[in-house]
Amino acid sequence: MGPTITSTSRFYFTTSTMYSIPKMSCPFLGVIRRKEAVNISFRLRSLASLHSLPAEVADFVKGAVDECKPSGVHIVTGTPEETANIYAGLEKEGMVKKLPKYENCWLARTDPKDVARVESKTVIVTKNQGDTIPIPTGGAKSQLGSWMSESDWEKARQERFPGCMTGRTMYVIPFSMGPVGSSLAKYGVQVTDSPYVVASMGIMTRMGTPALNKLSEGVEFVRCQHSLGRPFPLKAPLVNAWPCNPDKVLISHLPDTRQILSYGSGYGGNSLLGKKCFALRIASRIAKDEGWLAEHMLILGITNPEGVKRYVAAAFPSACGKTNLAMMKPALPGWKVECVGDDIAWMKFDAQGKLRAINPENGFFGVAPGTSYKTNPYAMSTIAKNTVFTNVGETSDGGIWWEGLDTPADGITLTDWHGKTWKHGSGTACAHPNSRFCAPAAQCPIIDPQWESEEGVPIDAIIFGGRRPQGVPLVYESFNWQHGVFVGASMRSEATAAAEHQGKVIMHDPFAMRPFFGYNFGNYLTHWLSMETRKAPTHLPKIFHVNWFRKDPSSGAFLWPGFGENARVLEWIFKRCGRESDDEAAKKSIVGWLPEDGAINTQGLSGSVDMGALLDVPKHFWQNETKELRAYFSQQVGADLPAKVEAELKALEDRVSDN
Ligand code: OXD
Ligand code: MN
Repeated sequence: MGPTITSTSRFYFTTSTMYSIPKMSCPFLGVIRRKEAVNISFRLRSLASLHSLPAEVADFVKGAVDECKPSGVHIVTGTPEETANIYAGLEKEGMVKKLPKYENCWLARTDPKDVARVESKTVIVTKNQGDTIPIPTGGAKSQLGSWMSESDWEKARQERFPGCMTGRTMYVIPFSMGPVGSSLAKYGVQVTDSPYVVASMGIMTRMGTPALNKLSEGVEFVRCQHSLGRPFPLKAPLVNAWPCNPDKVLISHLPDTRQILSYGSGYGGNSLLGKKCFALRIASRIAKDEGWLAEHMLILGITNPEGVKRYVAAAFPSACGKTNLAMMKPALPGWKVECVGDDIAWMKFDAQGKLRAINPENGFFGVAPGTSYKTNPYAMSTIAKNTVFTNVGETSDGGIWWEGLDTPADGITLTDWHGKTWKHGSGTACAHPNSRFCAPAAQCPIIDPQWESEEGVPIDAIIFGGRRPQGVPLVYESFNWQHGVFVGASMRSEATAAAEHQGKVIMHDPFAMRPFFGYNFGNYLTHWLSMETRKAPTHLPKIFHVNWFRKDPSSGAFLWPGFGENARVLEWIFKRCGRESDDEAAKKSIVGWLPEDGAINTQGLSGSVDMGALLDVPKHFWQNETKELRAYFSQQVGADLPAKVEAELKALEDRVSDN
């Protein structure tokens, strides 16, 4: 006798019909045979619906159907009725529950083995290893991505995908990254057996008919194939009704053929393939081929009290407060920040030489813990409706809770992300540190009026940053573009919970792209450097580095209040963008241009802030930092390090040297 299947009844949809197959709670052969018969006839019927797809899309989907053997195919149109059906199906499966305290908000709890991006199982497949990563020296392991050979990948695919969707529906999601029709937008088709992914892609991308219409015009598209890896009959019961296959996770990218194949995880960047997989890894490779930039950057607009507006793009490693900065409520009177995007920027020089950026996403997939009315009031308004929460805590009155929110009112009890009763002081986290909200960007009260502009917004400054408890000043500006590329390459930051890393180690995270490079980092640096030598005109943005996270070495307390007060740093950056001479409001230091004394406005700051300590550049620290960078570049980038970056490293070594 086969294993007992304990799923609730399963629903199968097409664009026009909805089927219900009777509850399959026992393994009797007759039931299985009947189900198979229904599946086969359903499969035939839904294959017929593929004829409505553009030929190349139909070919891709047919290939995926042949390989994955779903019981049906549903072509996603993105209509409100369809979305409602998807949520209803998810609710019935026990994968989400409605949060009655809010309008159209949902809570999902994952299998605790599927809670974050799995960098160790994320690979780029190219003919030669050197196309994907610089070959590390001395037998070291590359920290700049994982290469898989084509033959190993074929084998890995064969071990995973054949029959992986048996008994499940394959959803076909046509989507656009960027506003449909924008000259910077790109298109994708994701097939998936996860209705949770459909619901999330409906928020995070422009999904459905408008994208399909574009595909019908014959535009290129990225082929994205995703499976949870839990075909029926199940070999073991699901945990939290969340199908996944943690032992077999593999997130693979084929940049040459613009393909993504992801298996075994239903969560976040592993499964919402438009985000990290497409908009960063594959797009960075497309960008290199086409002469633009796909970056792990927020985009914000900042307007001064005189009404002058500038846009900046900023790269921070995961969970360094990108969403908070992107939606900042400036503490400086008269200043206004508006949000274009919180995670990814696609940037291209226009005919006038201005760098233009779009946010390719349509929603925010933000880290929940730490988000509050104090740290990010606009995010709190954004997530008040139409939001999917995953792995957060739950209040007894049907709301959400996580660390950083006010203690719930008397009489309200809490359930943690595992679904267990939870009390303050229990020693565990109520919400998983990588728990997320997934909310439509258009709901952000300070969404920029130009956030969907077809040509993108003009970028005046690029900001790099990280969590650096010691030695790195609050802000500095690079000496020039080439030095700025070196500053981006030298980024380091304390590890976070967004991936599977543990502890507070300071990791190298160049350009905040370490987990997201789609090709050899050395070539990526060459590509960045080439922006300066383009034949077409360029007005290069200024490049800055910020560090909100410096600590007082004796007390361990943060030296800078952060959040809305970061507007004071943006004010200096704003001023520097419009400067008439290099030393306006700035003084030269070994690392770059620092704000001159008094140039950061501290008026009205509550509590005393030690600007001297915040802007200090201790030589001894930088001597060590420089040694560390030399070791990193020689071990990790080796011969692929461009001479211009090597020259910048040498110049920094000379500046910090005692001689
Ligand atoms: C994210 C990440 O989810 O960077 O944005 O991990
Ligand atoms: Mn990110």
